[in-house]
Amino acid sequence: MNKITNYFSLIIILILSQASLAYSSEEIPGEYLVKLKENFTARSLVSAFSQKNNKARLVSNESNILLVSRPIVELKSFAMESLLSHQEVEYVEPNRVIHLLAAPNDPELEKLWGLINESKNGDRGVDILAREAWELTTGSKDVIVAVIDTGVDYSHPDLQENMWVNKAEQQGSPGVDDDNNGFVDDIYGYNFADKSSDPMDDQGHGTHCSGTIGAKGNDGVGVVGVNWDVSIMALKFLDSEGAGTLEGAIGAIDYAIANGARVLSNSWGGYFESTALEEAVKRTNQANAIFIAAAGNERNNNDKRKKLNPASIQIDNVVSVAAVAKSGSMAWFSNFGEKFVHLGAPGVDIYSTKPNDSYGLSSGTSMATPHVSGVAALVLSRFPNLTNLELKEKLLNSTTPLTSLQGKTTTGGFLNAYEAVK
Ligand SMILES: [Ca+2]
Ligand SMILES: [Ca+2]
Ligand SMILES: [Ca+2]
Repeated sequence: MNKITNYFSLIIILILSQASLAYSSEEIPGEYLVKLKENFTARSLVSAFSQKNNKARLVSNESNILLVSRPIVELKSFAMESLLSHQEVEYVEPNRVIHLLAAPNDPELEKLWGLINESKNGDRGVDILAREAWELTTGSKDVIVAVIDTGVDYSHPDLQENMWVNKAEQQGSPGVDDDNNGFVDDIYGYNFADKSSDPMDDQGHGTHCSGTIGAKGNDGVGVVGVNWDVSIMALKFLDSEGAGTLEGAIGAIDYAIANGARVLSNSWGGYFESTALEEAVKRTNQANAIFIAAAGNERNNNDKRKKLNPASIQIDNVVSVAAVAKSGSMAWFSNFGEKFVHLGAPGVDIYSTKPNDSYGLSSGTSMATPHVSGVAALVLSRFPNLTNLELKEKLLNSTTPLTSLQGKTTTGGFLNAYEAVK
């Protein structure tokens, strides 16, 4: 009997914890759990409840519950009242699908405060509510995120499964542009820094950003990204010193949209004006992609003195990201701007993948940006038909208000994955 009691209290805890987070597990149409009163046995009533279009089966002897299937066209309220009208019945409830609580088994999860910021005693600090978001979606390989950066270590054990792969080239002939997209042997993306097919990261920055977007989740290895599953397109235009050209940047941007990326993650920039860059960003808007960009790390007010591009480019699909520390304060180095910077995201002491099968901490609006890119991809995994501007609206309207970001960003808020994907 004790076992039975425990079993039921477990179910109640699951349902309550889901309800408190406003989740609803789905009811299964036409299926009802029918609990029999103590002086009746469910087993002996199977045939009595299997009349006409109804089918009944025993859930378990211990539960004294029948699972009764009725025509799915029937109104739920009618079916439940009709079942309750039997004198043997104690209560009736709809059968439902229950999902396991999504907690990945990646061993270094506790270092990822930006995703889950929880102390041992359960106190909750500022984080993007990744765990709650993962109840609804953990991402999809169908969503392509272009990481426009120093490249990506596509052989990293925590990244290789989540790399975008150009299958025509992977299975094609070396030296031949198998998919006829203008780039020879571009399997994982392209290297615009030295115009080669190999976007391997020789610096580390792009690999770190990629891990935040989509280190493989629940694989028992290392860390987890905002997305457990996603397709990361490696577009290298910054060299081993972290420097690149406008030409390379524009090449990478155009490659991204020509090859299906919906999210472009841009943890780079400079204080310059460029019509060519603006026009490239405009093309990403026309291509229904979202352009996420780092606000910069010079404590600059991007509204006033200098405009950091591409983050400050005034095109509708651009999202400019400030960095926030674990305490909830804006990072001391972060650029800001009530008109030109949209929201804050985790950007101090961010733990993620590094080249050569390693991991490490980095700080910067560069690290905040892939959190937003990651959430954009997570939203698209659930709502693939959103336009880029609807997606931007979801990202901005779902933020958590944060005092430190008031007057410093257009939203005054911090990235909220759960509210964004809900
Ligand atoms: Ca090609
Ligand atoms: Ca080829
Ligand atoms: Ca992992």
